[in-house]
Amino acid sequence: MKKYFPSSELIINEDGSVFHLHVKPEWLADKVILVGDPGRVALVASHFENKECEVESREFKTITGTYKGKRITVVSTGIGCDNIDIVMNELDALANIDFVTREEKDQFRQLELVRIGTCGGLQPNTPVGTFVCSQKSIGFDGLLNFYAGRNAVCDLPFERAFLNHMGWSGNMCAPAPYVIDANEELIDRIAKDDMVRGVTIAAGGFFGPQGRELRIPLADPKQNDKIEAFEYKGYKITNFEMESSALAGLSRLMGHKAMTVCMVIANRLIKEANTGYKNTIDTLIKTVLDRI
Ligand code: R1P
Ligand code: URA
Repeated sequence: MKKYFPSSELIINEDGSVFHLHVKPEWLADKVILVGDPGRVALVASHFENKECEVESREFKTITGTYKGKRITVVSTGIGCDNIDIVMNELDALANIDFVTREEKDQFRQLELVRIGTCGGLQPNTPVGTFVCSQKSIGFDGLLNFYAGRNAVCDLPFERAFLNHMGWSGNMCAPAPYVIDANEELIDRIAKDDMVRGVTIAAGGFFGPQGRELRIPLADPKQNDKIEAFEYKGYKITNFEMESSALAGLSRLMGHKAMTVCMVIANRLIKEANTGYKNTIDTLIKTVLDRI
């Protein structure tokens, strides 16, 4: 029996597009670039030779076009893993559910997803301007814990080592952080030898969860010192951003290939930031477009 998805579970708009993204199934390419900022979608698409569709709803802006003969869809996710839950489920539905019969398709269609983002660097080898590719992501967001199969795809010994190191219990780690690998083949192809490979914390916020203290004190004032000092089997935590864990986790559960690469715009260790990064991220965009 094929799985059937009623309209309450998979919401399809009157024009046949998926609920939040407003994208129709025929508009989705196999290669997908995800960015946080809707303004970055036009920057990616400015390299396309042609555009076949452009649609926008809330923070989700989508353009499909061609780059050097490759059909690519670029989508903005806005900020946070909660949005990645929406984007990944709707992209997977567009690829693998028949929008007429509302049944799962017979043939699985695998997507290749690369997130191009910005991040905060945490180590001496991640100064402003570095491209960091997330080999592993530590999800502070808890999203993956709501899906069956989470333990089968996560690095459980790494999770235990990290929690022990932080000394967190109770509310600080509920639901507990999850540790998830990006797709290795994609990392080798996109990061090659010129990007830093690291472990990324996908935080559930920009301030407190990343150890930024403005007027309200932090629950654990030593959080970032401990994160920077953490080491497990040669891995050190390199950077903070806010989406890579849910992207890597949901892609693994769904059978897609995914990875995240971010440009460092703030180094937390030496307390420097660059707000004029919008032009330099174009170098990263072009590199990913060439390698995807
Ligand atoms: C925070 O400023 C945002 O920037 C980073 C974080 O993950 C978060 O989304 O990525 P983007 O530049 O892709 O949005
Ligand atoms: N994005 C983040 O999530 N954190 C930073 O420090 C910079 C960009």
